[in-house]
Parts: sequence; structure tokens; C-alpha cells
Amino acid sequence: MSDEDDIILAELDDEELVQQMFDDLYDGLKEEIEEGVNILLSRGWAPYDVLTKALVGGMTIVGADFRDGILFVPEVLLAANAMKGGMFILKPLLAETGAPRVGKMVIGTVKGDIHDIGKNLVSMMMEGAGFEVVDLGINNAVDAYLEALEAEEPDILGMSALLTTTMPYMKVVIDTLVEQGKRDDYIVLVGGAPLNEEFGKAIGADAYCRDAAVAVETAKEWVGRKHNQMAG
Ligand code: B1M
Repeated sequence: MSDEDDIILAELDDEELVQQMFDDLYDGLKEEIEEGVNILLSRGWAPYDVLTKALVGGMTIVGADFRDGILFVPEVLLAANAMKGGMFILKPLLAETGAPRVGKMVIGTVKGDIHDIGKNLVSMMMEGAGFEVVDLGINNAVDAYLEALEAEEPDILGMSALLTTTMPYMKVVIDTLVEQGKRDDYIVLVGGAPLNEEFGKAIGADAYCRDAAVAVETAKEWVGRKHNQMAG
């Protein structure tokens, strides 16, 4: 999509640069994405704005063309890799708020599902908001969640799923917690593009989180509520 040879990113204005980053993400150009992120930061952009406006914005275009059969898995993998390059630069900046520790979360993508960009973003934002995050990675079976909950004793269990075929697995995890009498020990938050509030309720989660910012707000609210209950 882009004619990289002719373009010097630093010479573009903000709007042009973001458009160019959309093209570069589409083309899976990791170094250009990293450069674009650094330029926007040097111009005073907040790390969160770089993340949502340039990177997530670009990935939305990739997602639409993937859905429509214009892009295929290898190309989307390259785009994902480029996005991760940008996220790697932003991660310490998002975590740099100096916020006191407000709670702990274990999070992982469910069994059968290898999408991790959204989950990683949620982890980064939660860390930035002062949560300790234990990230279990992708393709987690129920035992992986249970072992981590036992070992880490978090306030929150977070689960991510990006496929309509894998999202029902969240219910398997929650049902197992119920069977073992452990469901009420944790706040269960779920997220991922195909989910919605109704699904979250139906599987017995405490809340569905539309995006990473909502995940942070929801986590703070529920942890605050839990601590108040314990205190009174
Ligand atoms: Co996949 N893929 N993919 N894919 N992929 C989707 C999800 C799809 C919607 C594309 C499409 O058709 N438009 C489609 C699913 C269709 C469906 O089920 N209805 C799809 C498909 C079909 C597949 C394969 C089956 C393709 C194939 O092999 N034929 C395959 C499945 C592999 C598997 O998992 N078993 C597959 C593979 C891949 C890649 C490996 C190529 C790559 C993943 C790379 C990676 O993650 N490391 C990939 C990608 C990149 C996508 C799209 C394009 C982008 C996903 C993404 O990263 N979005 C995606 C299309 C789309 O979603 N528009 C697609 C950006 C990210 C920031 O958003 O993940 O939604 P998201 O996360 C958000 C919120 O959802 C929320 O907060 C995040 C940040 O704001 N959130 C949470 C997410 N998890 C949360 C957890 C929480 C809270 C909030 O816990 C508390």
C-alpha cells in the first residue's frame, strides 16, 4: 500500500503520519511502525493516544480486510508483529504512572485461541493503572487457569477470546470454579471482539469489558467494591 522509498516519516504532519502508519501496519513494516511511534511520542503525544489512534486504528483496517478475504494469515501475522513492535515501546510508558498497587490479575487467552494482542494491551493498561498482572499467554486450558489462581491468589481472573468457536470455553472455566466452590473467590472479567455484555452475563462472568480502558475502569470498580466489603 505504501511507497516507502519516497516517504520520510519525520517530515509528515501528525495526521499524515498516522495515515502512513496505518499503511505501514497494513504492510507489516515493523521498523517503520516503531519509528512512527517514536516520532509521535517526541511530538508530545500521550502513549495511550499513540496506542489507540495509530496502532489500534491501523489494526482495525487490517481486521476488516482479513474478514473480507483481502488479507490472509501470513500478512496479518506480519501486521501483528509490527503492532507488537510499537506496543513494546509504549509498554514502559503506559506502566510509568507510579500508581500504587491496586490489585492483582491473572489473565490468559482461552484454549484453542492464539490471539494475544488485545490481551497484551489489557495487561499493559492494567499494569499502567497499578495492577500486578500475571499473564498466562495463549491457548489456556482450564487447569492452567486453576493452577495460576491457586498459586497467585489474584483479585481478578481475566479471560480473552477472539473467536466465536473459543469464547464458549470461558464458561467451562467459570463452571469449573463454581463446581469447586471457588467462583466467589475471584472477580471474573471477560473480553474479546466477538463477546458482548449479554454473553458475559450468560456465562456467569462479573463483567464484560469492551476494551482495555473499560477493563481498567471495571477492574478498579470491582476491586474497590471487594475491598469495601472485606472492610465492612
Ligand atoms: Co484472527 N480472527 N484468526 N488472527 N484475527 C479475527 C478474530 C477475525 C474476527 C477476523 C475476521 O474474520 N474479520 C476472525 C474471527 C471470526 C469469528 O470467530 N467470528 C479470525 C479468524 C477466523 C482467525 C483464524 C481462524 C484464521 C484462519 O486460520 N483461517 C485463525 C485462528 C487461530 C486461533 O486462534 N486458533 C486466526 C489467526 C490470526 C493470526 C494468528 C493471523 C493473528 C493473531 C496474532 C496475535 O494475536 N498474535 C490474527 C489477527 C491479528 C486477527 C485480527 C485481524 C485482529 C485481532 C486484534 O489483534 N485486534 C481479528 C480481526 C478483528 O478483531 N477485527 C481477527 C486488535 C486488538 C487490540 O483488539 O483483540 O479485540 P481485540 O482486543 C480488545 C478488546 O476486544 C478487549 O480489549 C482489547 C484492547 O482494547 N479485550 C479484552 C480483549 N481481550 C480482553 C480480555 C479482557 C478484557 C478486555 O479481560 C479482562
